[in-house]
Amino acid sequence: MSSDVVDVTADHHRPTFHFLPPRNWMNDPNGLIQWQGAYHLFYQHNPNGAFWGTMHWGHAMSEDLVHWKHMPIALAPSADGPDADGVFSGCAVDVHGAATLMYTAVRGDDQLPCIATSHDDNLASWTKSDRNPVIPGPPEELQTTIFRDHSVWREDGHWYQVIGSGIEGKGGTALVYRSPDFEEWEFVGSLVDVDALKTDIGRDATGWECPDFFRSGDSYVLTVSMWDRHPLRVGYFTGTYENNRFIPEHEGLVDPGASFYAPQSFSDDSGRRIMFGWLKESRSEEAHRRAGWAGVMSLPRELTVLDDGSLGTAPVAEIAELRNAHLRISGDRVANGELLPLGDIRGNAIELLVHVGSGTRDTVTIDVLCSRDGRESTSIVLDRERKTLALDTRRSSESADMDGGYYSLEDERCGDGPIALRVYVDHSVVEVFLNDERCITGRAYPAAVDASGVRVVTNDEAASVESIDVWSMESSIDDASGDRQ
Ligand code: DQQ
Repeated sequence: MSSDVVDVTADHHRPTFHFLPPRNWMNDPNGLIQWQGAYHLFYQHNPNGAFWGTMHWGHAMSEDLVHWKHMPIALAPSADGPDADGVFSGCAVDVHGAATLMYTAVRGDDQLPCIATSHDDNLASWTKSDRNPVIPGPPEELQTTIFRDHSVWREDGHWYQVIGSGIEGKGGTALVYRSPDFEEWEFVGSLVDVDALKTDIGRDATGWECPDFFRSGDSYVLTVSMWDRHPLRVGYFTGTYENNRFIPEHEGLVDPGASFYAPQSFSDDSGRRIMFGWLKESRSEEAHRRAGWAGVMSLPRELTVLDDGSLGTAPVAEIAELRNAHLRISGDRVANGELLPLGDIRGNAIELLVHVGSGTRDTVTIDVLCSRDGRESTSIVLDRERKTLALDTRRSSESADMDGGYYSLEDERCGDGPIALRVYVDHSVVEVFLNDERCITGRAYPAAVDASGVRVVTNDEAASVESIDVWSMESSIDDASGDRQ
């Protein structure tokens, strides 16, 4: 390592079992695909530093969705091309046996759809099409706010895609295009009737970035990244689709925390729909530069449309392969508010599974990343009365460099019935699943290096916490492969 390269491993906030590049900046997941059995994760990447800029596509490969090896950068801007100023987000599909990308090329003010193809088993090398850009601009008849990011599917012998967009004064939308051959594209219309959208997911956004549209069972799902509200959030709709129009019937937030953005999903060979999202940082750009890295992926999440029409989100089963040492503590020993006796397990790279029994009105608080002096902790609060699950990062760090907040989801599930809270703590990442159906994610940067304690507190009935399981989690990244970049 040359002396001017920051040692990223010196930063105690750097995750070890969530995917991230060897160094520098990462944002959106791109081009997710299972190809010849292997999983490929591409991502928005700035190889020039831990800040957003000069977007490239980084690349990693996995045999099992959880252990990743770094691959060389897959796409870089071409000085004379339509992507001279950046290779923005896009997706991957199989076009006549060749892995093919649809991505947004940026030059000056133009953001235009382009394609690239790979004939390499490992998807390491890509050829950009001579016909790029394949769409010359947004439809002239519409007053669009943005025009970028792609989700492609096959339907009735044609290729279809939606491109993220918005209509001046109205809100977000996704524009549908159709092609016989992946190169000639005609504008079909707006995927949704923007005027009929009753919810803030449309109106609250200047534009929808990273639209992701797919079928799930008998339903269709659209997820959209709502740009440029604060905090940035991801909305979803489930509903029906006919004649190139999607009719939303249910909607909600994919993750009500302030960290999860720009997700993308894909169908793997087993038919599961799997989503990754970018977990944004919550500390200053100065802190990123000092640390030498910024941005991390969520764990892979399996999506399903649940019986009530909502979008279910569960961690994929493979994550259990990262489990190492295990500790099980019964309820009466865990609810007293003392730090749990974790023994050799370091509480900053763990999975916790807390079972809360039904029939109680108890509030259960799980504090993680607790410092020994009690001054720093990150709280997950299940409030049965208010039927909420909250992630509170306001006391996570004594450092002025961190933006904390209180984020909650309201859900009938919280009110009664047995609850399983699955919490992944990975240094600065806290990802919480409620009954493996809802998720809320946040970032925490305790100043104390030893802030890795775990504590469970109940307001009166200790017995409401039935058990707690703790696993230490092994690292998921082959560090040696980082030298390929
Ligand atoms: N990030 C990409 C864009 C996308 C945005 C640029 C969302 O393509 O709209 O890095 O985070």
